[in-house]
Amino acid sequence: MNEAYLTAFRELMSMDDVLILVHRNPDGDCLGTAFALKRAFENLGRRVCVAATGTVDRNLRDITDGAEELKPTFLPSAIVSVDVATQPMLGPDLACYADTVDYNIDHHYTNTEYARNNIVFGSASSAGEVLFDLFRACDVEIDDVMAEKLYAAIAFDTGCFRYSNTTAHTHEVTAELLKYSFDAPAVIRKMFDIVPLRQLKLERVALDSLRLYHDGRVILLPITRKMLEENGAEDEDVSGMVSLIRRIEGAAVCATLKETKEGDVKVSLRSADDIFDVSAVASVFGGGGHVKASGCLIKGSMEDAEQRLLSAIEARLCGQEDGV
Ligand SMILES: [Mn+2]
Repeated sequence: MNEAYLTAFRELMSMDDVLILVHRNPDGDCLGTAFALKRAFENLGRRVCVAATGTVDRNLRDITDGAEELKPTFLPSAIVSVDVATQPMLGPDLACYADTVDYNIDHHYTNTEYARNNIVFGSASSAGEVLFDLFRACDVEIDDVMAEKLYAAIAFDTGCFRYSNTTAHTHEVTAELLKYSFDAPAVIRKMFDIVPLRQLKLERVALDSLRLYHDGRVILLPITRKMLEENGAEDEDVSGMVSLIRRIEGAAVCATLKETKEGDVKVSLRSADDIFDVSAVASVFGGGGHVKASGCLIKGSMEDAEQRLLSAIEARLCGQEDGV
């Protein structure tokens, strides 16, 4: 491993009063990595805390030891970000720290290296995998709790070791982690499988209004406030639904359209065939994201939003067929 990285990490591990920052709307990787690092500092008798913009999803709260909100609790003398590729990813609550990050530990190729020390491994599956390698290389002792959190981080970003970012090294690291004592199947089940009954009820009702266009290549799923209310569901219960419809055979592009409390429509788009670029569609409405996963907000009624979204998708689909 790069000697400059190890020097920087050893320096970090010598610090006290450390603030760990994660990206906005925190996921399993940034939280698992942050809380494993937090525990390492605690084991050394240091003061440390984790901060995030946005709340922690209910399926990730085992990682945060039950915490739903993560706020800074003291004036730090060292700031480290984990899994944060760019400064805007810190979100509004942590924007005040964006220009003063001392250490940046990440695995995104797109990392802009905004910190004083940047430890970035673009080929690693997850920030958790990077932190494990740093712990081992710098002789930081790993305990059962840290192993569980690192395992959660890696399992999250690899989609339970299913995505193409899962390498032989990812499995080697995971094999090392499984030598510690923790309930690995329970970690996976809590992060990926368990949902409240109301979410399944909402999915059942919503699927009745599934719309298929172009021989099922385009799939839209409108979810109204009425559906949410009648099933006692909450906004966060909608988040997994786009992955559900993405599984339908023959789909090229799919989207959920959720009516917001303000009466607009929040759209989540997924490429189902890995060819269709959904970020181009999202950008028509001022949104953005990745080629395979994007989102946008369309002002106005559900009916209107559905028509406009379909037109934007069709324009792109026709271009694709013409070989443009
Ligand atoms: Mn990550």
